[in-house]
Amino acid sequence: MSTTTTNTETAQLQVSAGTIRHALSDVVKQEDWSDFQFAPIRESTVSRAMTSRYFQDMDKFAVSDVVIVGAGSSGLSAAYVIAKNRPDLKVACVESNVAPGGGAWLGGQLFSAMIMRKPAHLFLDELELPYEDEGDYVVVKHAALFTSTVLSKVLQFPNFKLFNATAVEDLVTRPADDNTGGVSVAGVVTNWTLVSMAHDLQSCMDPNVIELSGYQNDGTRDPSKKHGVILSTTGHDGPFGAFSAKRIVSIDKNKKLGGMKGLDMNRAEAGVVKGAGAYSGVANMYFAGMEVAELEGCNRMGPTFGAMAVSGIKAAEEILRHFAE
Ligand code: AHZ
Repeated sequence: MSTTTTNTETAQLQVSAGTIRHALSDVVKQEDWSDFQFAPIRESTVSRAMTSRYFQDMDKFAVSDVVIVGAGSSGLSAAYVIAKNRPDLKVACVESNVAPGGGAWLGGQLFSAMIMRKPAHLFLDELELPYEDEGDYVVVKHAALFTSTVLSKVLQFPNFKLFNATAVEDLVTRPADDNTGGVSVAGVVTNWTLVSMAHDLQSCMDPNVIELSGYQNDGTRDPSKKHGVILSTTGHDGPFGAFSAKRIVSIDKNKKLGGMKGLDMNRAEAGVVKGAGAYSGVANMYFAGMEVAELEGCNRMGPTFGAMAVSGIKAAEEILRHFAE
């Protein structure tokens, strides 16, 4: 049997002929599990521990500075940059799926490796994520390693909250500040995804709202505060995808949906990054990721994820600039 030595006292499995050390070694004496007990708990305590925190979060994020719609690779990359750089901003991320991550749990089709074209690898360096360097591109050994790493980082930021299993059903809109007849987004309309999917089956299941920051109690603009923003990263068209892009064309009468074009990796990745950021037709609205392809009519890139990270970073940079001005 091979012997593994480690500096850390606990949490590392240490296999040798005599001793096996792991996190519970000091609790389970002499490998005897027969009397193993968990600390006591009441069922109601578990309910309260979950629901009180969830409702505290709903209360805290009922007014948010940044609402990110969709927790795929582009949305999570943007969330990381915003939440890290501005701990004072409240960043809410609304994800319709139970599992955050969007399409980034696999590289492409059902294959695990994730390809990122340079210079997107610099984001991986920041995340301290290992990859194989193939010259013009790098390979993360499993897309799930990228997704779980970004997730584990953003979820630890105190100013970031993920509301998963929750769909954005509509946008809250108000007249734009400049009094030129334009429109600004002022929040998102949310519902449990299962409810959103069952509107045809039940008579009344009204939604809830997350409002953007920058308003007074009477609903008028608070000029002393920056207006909050929505960053939509809902991916290409699908059951929920391209949500805001489709909604925005009925809000901005001058806009026609571009519609995602066929696959062309070189054009697609550059196109998505170019189109990412503030949407000029509706104030305080930003896009990143494949939703840009639907909005602006870019090609799709298939299984190369550099533009997801980089478009998220670009949108995040614009949002940070908005709050810094
Ligand atoms: O569940 C969706 C997914 O996790 C979520 N979402 C969509 N509509 C929503 C709504 N409310 C809340 N109305 C919603 N959440 O948005 C997430 C989008 O993630 P994604 O991975 O689909 O998009 P992305 O742009 O971050 O990454 C796209 C990855 C692709 S697709 C593609 C191709 O088809 O060529 N190539 C790449 C790299």
